[in-house]
Amino acid sequence: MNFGPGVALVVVDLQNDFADPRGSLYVAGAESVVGAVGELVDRALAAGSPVLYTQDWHPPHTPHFAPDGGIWPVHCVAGTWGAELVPSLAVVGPVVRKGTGGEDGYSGFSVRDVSTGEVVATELDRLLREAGVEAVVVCGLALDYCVKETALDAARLGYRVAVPLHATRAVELHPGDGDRALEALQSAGASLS
Ligand code: VGL
Ligand code: ZN
Repeated sequence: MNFGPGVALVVVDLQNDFADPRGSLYVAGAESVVGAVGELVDRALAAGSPVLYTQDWHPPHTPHFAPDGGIWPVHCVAGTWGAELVPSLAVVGPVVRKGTGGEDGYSGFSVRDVSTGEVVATELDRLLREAGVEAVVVCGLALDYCVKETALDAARLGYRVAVPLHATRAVELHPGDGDRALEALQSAGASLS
């Protein structure tokens, strides 16, 4: 997909806990994703594309975390080093935080209250619409969770969607998650390159 004013770049969760080998939920190979995303940000800016970011932003205790009954090691706790966007990333657009109230949910477009199941939209869709965006390029971490869910929601919301595979990587909590994510994205009509 070519960048241009109607095409936004959405950088998902490029945060120390996922992208740095010292991070608590490090995604193997994330260093190359950081470089690839940096190049995409440069290309997007040069073409006049809006660039938006998501940031996983959890309270210290949430049912999202294994010690509190969830499946993930403690990560991206609000205000900590692990939650910061990687220092080399140029932040040139709005940052949408998700999980701030202890909700679960992987998509940048919504969060889900763990106790009631209620799904509430974040400001991402509104920000994209206000910018006149009709297509999104989704990159970042992790392919099989937040990138996948953000891209699938974007497709449901009517955006054309592209996922450049060199600029994302799967965490593979369960082996095969990465491949299943690719199948789901393909079925939803996302263009994978
Ligand atoms: C993510 C697991 C838990 C992600 C966030 O950004 O893909 N994965 N929280
Ligand atoms: Zn998380």
